Formats: sequence, structure tokens, C-alpha cells
Amino acid sequence: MEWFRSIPDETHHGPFLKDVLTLVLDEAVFKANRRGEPVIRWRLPQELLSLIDVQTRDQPASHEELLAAIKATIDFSVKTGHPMFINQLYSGLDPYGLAGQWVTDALNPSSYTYEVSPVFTTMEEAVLQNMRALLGYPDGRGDGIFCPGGSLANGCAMNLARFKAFPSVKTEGLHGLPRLVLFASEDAHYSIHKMAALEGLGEAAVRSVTCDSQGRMDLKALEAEIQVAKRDGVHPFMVVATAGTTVLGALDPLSAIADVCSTHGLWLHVDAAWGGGLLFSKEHRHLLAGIERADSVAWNPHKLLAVPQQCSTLLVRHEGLLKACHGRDATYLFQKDKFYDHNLDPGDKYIQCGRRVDVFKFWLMWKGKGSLGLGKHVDAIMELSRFLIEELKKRADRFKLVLETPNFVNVSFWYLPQSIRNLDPSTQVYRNKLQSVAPKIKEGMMKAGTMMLGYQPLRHWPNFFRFVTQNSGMTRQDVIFMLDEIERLGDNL
Ligand code: ABU
Repeated sequence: MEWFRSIPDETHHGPFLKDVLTLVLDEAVFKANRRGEPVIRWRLPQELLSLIDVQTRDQPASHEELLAAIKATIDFSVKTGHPMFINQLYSGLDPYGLAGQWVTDALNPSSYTYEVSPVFTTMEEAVLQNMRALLGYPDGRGDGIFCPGGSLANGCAMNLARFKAFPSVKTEGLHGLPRLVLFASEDAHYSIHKMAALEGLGEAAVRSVTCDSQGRMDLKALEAEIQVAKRDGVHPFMVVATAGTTVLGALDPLSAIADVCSTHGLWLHVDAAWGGGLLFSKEHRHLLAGIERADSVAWNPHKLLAVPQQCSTLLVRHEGLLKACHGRDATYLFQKDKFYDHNLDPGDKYIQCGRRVDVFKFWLMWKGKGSLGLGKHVDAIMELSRFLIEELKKRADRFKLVLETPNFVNVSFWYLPQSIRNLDPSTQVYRNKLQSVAPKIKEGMMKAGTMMLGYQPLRHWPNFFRFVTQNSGMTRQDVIFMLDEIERLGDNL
């Protein structure tokens, strides 16, 4: 076989692929995620360029050179499966999920028609139906799609809600429509504004609803905003509630918001990209009560359930609406005279054409652990964040919680170095000092490679740390390590 042909040749590629698998298993899967190993070996781009030969060339590289490049790539990449990677709304390295990714990648499918993805399209329907059943849609009825991330899931929901209210928008665009507005809390995900801009509504179409002291959408403020919109002569069409805000992890009061939507005839979309996984937990699923009344729900299993990136879904109550809203009946894919039932082709419900299969890794995890195991995973994470709250309270002279009683995974807190402890918290000097603490500690942990923990300001609050994990392998000892490490890095600031 000539070396340039894109087909695996067992003699030529077999030893290379086996070496790659061994390297990945040793270096990226097992060793990399051991406690004591660095989460990151921090390097600036110029240093990386001297460590990894990133230039592509006319001449082919040898397998040895490729293996060395793979090794260096692993060495200097962030180990997001490490217990001390607590930086984002994804983490952990689930072994079944990883196996699922490998199988998917080896088969390299695109999931638009049954003929090219018979197993995966069948699995997609089964998984989406089971997710809808968990939401509480009767018998799991409705519809759904996999999305390239929660932002796009929210955007599709917005498009569906608008199409349901004004079907002519599909052919005529915004011409002739009243000025449309929607409502989302001030802590809602930034994709709501992005998608409103992308879809021609404009960012100003998003009316921000203030939050209560726990970061949840304030119902009185929602009612007031709806009245203001009506007085303004604009047309409300949708409320976006959030089940797990990005920073505080707040869970909006879904039942009460559903009542408001029903009174005013508004589409209720729940952005449960982060919080959706709670539905697997018998102990905690009550936190999402009311989600069964949503017209649509964005839910990312790659977040709380630790499915490998990406696995994001949009679940919809209304059967047939996705196809009606997005369909174009392209005759090169969705021929009506196929020898099998062409309704098995899911592709026309989607905005994308070619589409990665994101179901199999999730399906394999669900199969391998059962709903029971996924529920226990969620319970373990929730228990760990409760433990962190208790530990923070024990160290109340050095740490301060942003919310005293968070009720989801997110735990937000400030570290107070010695130099700040006796300052008056109402002064600008104190605020300025506090604002600079988290970034400096973050720099210290990244350069030491000991952990990655995120920080941000929010509204009037200066920079604070946000603890989130999706790694049910994280332990109480890891939490104590995290707090000790913050103290070690921040004590003298
Ligand atoms: N899609 C929101 C993710 C942001 C974060 O990881 O914090």
C-alpha cells in the first residue's frame, strides 16, 4: 500500500496505531490523572513552539516523529480528567465514555440518514426518548436533537418558539412581524444574547429579569418586565428559565415560571445545560420540579454527567415542530422513494447537515452504569459540594461564601489573605484588594500545576472562586487539598 492512501494498512499502520493507543492509555488516561501529577505544565506559546514541532511540511513525518509529537501534545495539554481540574462545567474522564468516543471515531459516521448511521440514529431516538421520559414528558413523547453545544441548543429553541408563534418567519424572515422580545434572568447564559443577535432579533430583544438573593429569576420582576413589554407595544414570545446558572448554579423556580408562561401564552424554554443531570438523582431531581411543563429543554450530558465533550441535546414537547421549522427536503439526502421508511432519517430536523455522532459515548455510559449509576454519580458530586460548604464554614476566618446556602453543585467563595482580614469590607481599598486576590492565586496554581480552579466577578461582587466539579472520582481529601493549596498560594498576598 502506498504511504499516502487514506486507508488503514495493517502492516504499515498497525504497529503505529497500537503504539498510539498504548501511549494514550499510559500517558493521557492513567498516569495523567493520578494525584500528584500536574494538571498542567504551563508554557507560553513561544515555549510550546520550541517543545512541539507544530509546522506542517511537504515531506511526511516518520511514525517515530508522530509519536513524539503526540507525547508532547499530551504532556503540555490540560488534564481535564484530573481530580484537581475544577475549572469549567466539564471535567472527569469516564472510561465508558472514552471507549464510546473511540468506537465512534473508528467508524467515523455522520448522523443524518438511517442508511449511513442505522445503529446510531436508532440509538439517538432511544436516548432522546429516555431523556424526555426523565424530564416527565408523558411516555417520553415529543422530539429532540443533538446539538453542537448548549448555546446552539438555546438558539434552536429560540428559533422554534418564534416559528411556533409566527410560522411565516421561515419563508419571509422578520418582515411583517411585530418586534419580538423574550425574557431571561440577568444570570442566564450569554448565548441567549448571542443567539438573539444571530437570529435577527437583536440583543435588545432579550429583556433581563433581575435575580433574587440566591441568583434565581425573580418572579415579580418577570411579571413586571412582561407588563413593560406589553406597554412598549412589543410582542413577548418566550421565557428562558435556567436550571443551573453558569456561575452561581442557581435553579430558577420552574413551576412558577411555567404558570407565568401559561397565563401570558409564552413558550417556556429551560436552559438545563448544566443542571439537567439532576434528573437521574432520586434524591435531588425535585430541584427541577416544573421542568416537565417546558416547551423545550437544553440539556448537556457532557456537563453534570461527565460524558466526554461534546454531548448536548435539545428536547422538545411538540412532535413534528423541528422538522417543520428546519426541514428543506434536500433530495440528495432525504429521498422520498428510499427502499426504507424515509422518516427514519433524522437529518432534516437539524440545522447542520453533516453531524458528528455524540450519542454513542453517552449510550455506552448509560448502559454501563445504568440510570442507577448515573444517579449515584450525581449524588456523589452533590455530597462533595455540601462537604466543601462545611469546610469553608470551618475556615470562616479565611474564607467567605458568596451564597451561604447554594443548592446545586456550584460553591462560590472568596479567599481572604492575612493582609485583608482587618480591613473594612465596605471600603474601595478592600474591594480592589479582593478583586486582585483570585487572579494571583490562579496564576500560582497554574504555574505550579497543582490545580485549576475558576474565578470571575459577578454583578457587584469582586472576583471570587467558583467550585464546580463533574468528576465523581473527586474525594473529600481533594477538597481539603484545594483549600490548603489556596491558603498556601494566597496567605501572603
Ligand atoms: N457553557 C458554559 C460553560 C462555561 C464554564 O465552563 O464555566
